[in-house]
Amino acid sequence: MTTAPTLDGLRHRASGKVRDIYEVDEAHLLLVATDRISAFDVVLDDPIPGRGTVLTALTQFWLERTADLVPGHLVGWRAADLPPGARHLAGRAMLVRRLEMLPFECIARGYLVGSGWKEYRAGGTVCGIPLPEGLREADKLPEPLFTPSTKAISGHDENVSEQVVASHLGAELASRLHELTIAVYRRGAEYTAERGILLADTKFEFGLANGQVVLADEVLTPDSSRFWPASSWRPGASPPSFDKQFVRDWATQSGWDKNPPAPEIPEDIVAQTRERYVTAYEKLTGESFGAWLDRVA
Ligand code: PZK
Repeated sequence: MTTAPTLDGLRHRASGKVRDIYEVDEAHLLLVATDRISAFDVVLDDPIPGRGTVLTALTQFWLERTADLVPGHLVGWRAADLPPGARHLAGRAMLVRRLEMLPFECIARGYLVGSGWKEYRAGGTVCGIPLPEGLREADKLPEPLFTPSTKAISGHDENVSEQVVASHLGAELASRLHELTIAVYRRGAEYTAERGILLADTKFEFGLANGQVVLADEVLTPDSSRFWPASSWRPGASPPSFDKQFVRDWATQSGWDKNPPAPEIPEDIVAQTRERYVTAYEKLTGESFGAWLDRVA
């Protein structure tokens, strides 16, 4: 059993698989991305140095570029913006506005993969939305779909129709989440396409602040999205997420049965995976990772 992480002067509130949340004050939280990585749903013991910073840098990058569509929760991310007890985490910590989180994951899908492909194969629909016949795995969808899911308490999330969202939140809020999810997805997909990267799908989380919808959590990172090199996309097969590929390939060929504990990740796999994250950041943003680190300090 692991103990709750502690930060000077901050109360630990919750932890996800690879992130932690702390309370700052009545209006703010601190989100910390660790360098931990999961493969096949198991968190590995060996961190990937820089991974948490790349994910944080990407979220900051995208929130800046979607602020005209929807306000974001990010309040500060430079060392000087953070509570004193968290300044040593600058780069992988975000000071965010505390929101009333909405209990649905807002997923946009531009391509037919994952649970969407499974549902389509079984009955021709994705989240209850009927699609044309004859689509193949990883085909581009005629239009990006809003495919919300419930946040399951344990295990995997369950896809639901927009009507289910509307029955919980009201038709007006459900429709606003739909519109924002597709608008932010389109913004991301257009941008990455110019850089030779397809945004297959992505998950957003929204919250409310004084009745206003705010984009929260991480935004358009490899943990919340499927990015594909445009050059490797072909319908009929689903390319794996680029970032965890080394780790997954290594885990598969090592003979590990995918039950915890995972074996130690070899040094060269750690190094190559770190390189992937840094390269992904630079390719997506067109900026050097070093420049971001300088801005954070
Ligand atoms: C919030 N999570 C997910 C769980 C994590 C993250 N701005 C916000 N206001 C209130 N609550 C949240 C947010 C955000 N973002 C996000 N849970 C609550 C989560 C565990 C660890 F790092």
